[in-house]
Amino acid sequence: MPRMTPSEAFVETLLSHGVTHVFGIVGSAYMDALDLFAAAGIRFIPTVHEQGAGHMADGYARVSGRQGVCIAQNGPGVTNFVTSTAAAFWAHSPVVVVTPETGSMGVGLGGFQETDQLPIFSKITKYQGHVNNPARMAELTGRCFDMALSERGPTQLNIPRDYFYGEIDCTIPRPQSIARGGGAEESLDAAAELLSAANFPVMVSGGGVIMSGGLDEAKGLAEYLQAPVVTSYLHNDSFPADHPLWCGPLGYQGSKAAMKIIAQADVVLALGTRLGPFGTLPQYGLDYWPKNAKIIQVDCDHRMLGLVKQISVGVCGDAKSAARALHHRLANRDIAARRNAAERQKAVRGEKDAWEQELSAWTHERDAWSMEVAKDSERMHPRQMLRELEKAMPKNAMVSTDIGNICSVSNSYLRFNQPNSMFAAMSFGNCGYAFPTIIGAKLAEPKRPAIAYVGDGAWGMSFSETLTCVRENIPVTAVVFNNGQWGAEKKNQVDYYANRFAGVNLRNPSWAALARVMGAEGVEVKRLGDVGEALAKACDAQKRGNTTVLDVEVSMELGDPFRRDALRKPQRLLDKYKHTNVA
Ligand SMILES: Cc1ncc(C[n+]2csc(CCOP(=O)(O)OP(=O)(O)O)c2C)c(N)n1
Ligand SMILES: [Mg+2]
Repeated sequence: MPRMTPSEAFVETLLSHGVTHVFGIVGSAYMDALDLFAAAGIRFIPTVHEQGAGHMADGYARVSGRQGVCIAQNGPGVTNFVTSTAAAFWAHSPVVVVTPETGSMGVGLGGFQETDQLPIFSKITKYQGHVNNPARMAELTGRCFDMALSERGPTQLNIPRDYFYGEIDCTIPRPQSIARGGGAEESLDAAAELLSAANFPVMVSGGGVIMSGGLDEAKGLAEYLQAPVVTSYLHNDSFPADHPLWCGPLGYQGSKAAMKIIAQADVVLALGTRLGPFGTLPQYGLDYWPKNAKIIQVDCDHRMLGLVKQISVGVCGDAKSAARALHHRLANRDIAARRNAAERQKAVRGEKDAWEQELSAWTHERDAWSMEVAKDSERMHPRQMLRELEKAMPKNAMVSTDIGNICSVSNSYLRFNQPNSMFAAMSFGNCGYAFPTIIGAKLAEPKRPAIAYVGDGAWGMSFSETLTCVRENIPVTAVVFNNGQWGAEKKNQVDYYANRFAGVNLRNPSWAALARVMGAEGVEVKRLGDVGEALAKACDAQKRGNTTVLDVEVSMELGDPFRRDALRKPQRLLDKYKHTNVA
């Protein structure tokens, strides 16, 4: 075993796991390791805020399928990782969060920048490695990398800051990647049985299809069964939109065609999806989940099987291997759905055409409040603007989306033909996710156009990372939907609180001018006819290394709310508040 310092063991273990980029903000706690990064060929990306670094590691991980890494100063630097780690947890992103902590001889004394760092992350990581002895630096670093990939989520590597120093004898671990099979024989047999007898099978293609690299297998199986395919909430890139069997996304602001098709299913194959509760709520007044259908759910995490929806068969396996195994089992059988494929194809075409027409005619929101605020506005209707962006979208673009009303409405207008193209803020739903995430994605895939959709409220939280783009030469495009409000929350005050607006109106600077001050390009987009060209030019500028912020002026109108399921009109009990009741 060679003799080395723990810092060397740490950096050598990063290298053996293929790390080329680390995101973070400099801190004395890990300076001894940071000092080796350049010599090791690891690029350190200094960010404006640690949350940005965490999201960048997430975007990097999501597009590359490899671990993203972030690191920060003990105490405040590390607590700034909480939101990004929770977001990565719910996006199933393999992010290794490196958290140097108070020196081992000072723990509990209330020295400088001390906080107990393991409990804070215990519920938002898949694994926590605590280096309890410097001699275990390489071992635990390696384990955090392996666990992040195998458990599909963030892991924490907690290192007392004095443990970077000294001398140890150590072997550098190699990555341990263990293939997961498609599931147990019995469950695959039972699933094949249901699928062969199905008259109207529908596939839900989820994030697991992308993460397992199983798109071809999913496509092969869907084609063999001639099963329509709907994509799970915010995984619009989990099936190619140009495929005849594609019906679009389920969930909030998703595709009515997808909802109407799955409503007719007698067997649903949920492939690589946990069928999260938010992603399967009724939408547009359609309670589409087929309650009498037999549900086959494939997920690599057994804890997700049957958790949210009642299932008939649970397959604990990798989506790609499971699709292949099912296809194999069905190959020589009499498949009911192959005999009636024509009817189903017709149904799919009909629903898709109808939805496309409806969407094209849905040029603005039609509720009374939206009509009122848009009436005398010179500003663009958000839906028309989103359609223009859709038309101008470069073929191989990567798009991240934030949390907000317009970002959510964009769900219907984001279609992809290749996987690893959409990086929405997933179930954690934090404003400020999209912009740093696309910066990380761009580093992993520098040739692909990288675009973030962000509302103006969320932009206020995240625009500072424009400096990272400029300082580090990472060219991306931010499309800021400037409607002068925290729209998604204002919508609740419109629908439930009698238009009593509290904390939702925004006075913004010129985002374009601000971008220019920071050294990026900034463009004000005021006319519908300019949207497509502005996006095309901004994507082109990425080739020359330039980041562009498009400050897109849209009207205040608002689409359906996020949480119709969770809000109620106020009914107060105290006399002094009774005037706020809403009938
Ligand atoms: C970090 C965080 N804070 C608050 C919220 C609550 N929230 C959800 S959507 C939203 C409004 C988003 O406004 P904006 O980004 O301007 O987009 P718009 O809805 O106007 O399109 C807020 C405040 C959140 N999801 N995340
Ligand atoms: Mg807004």
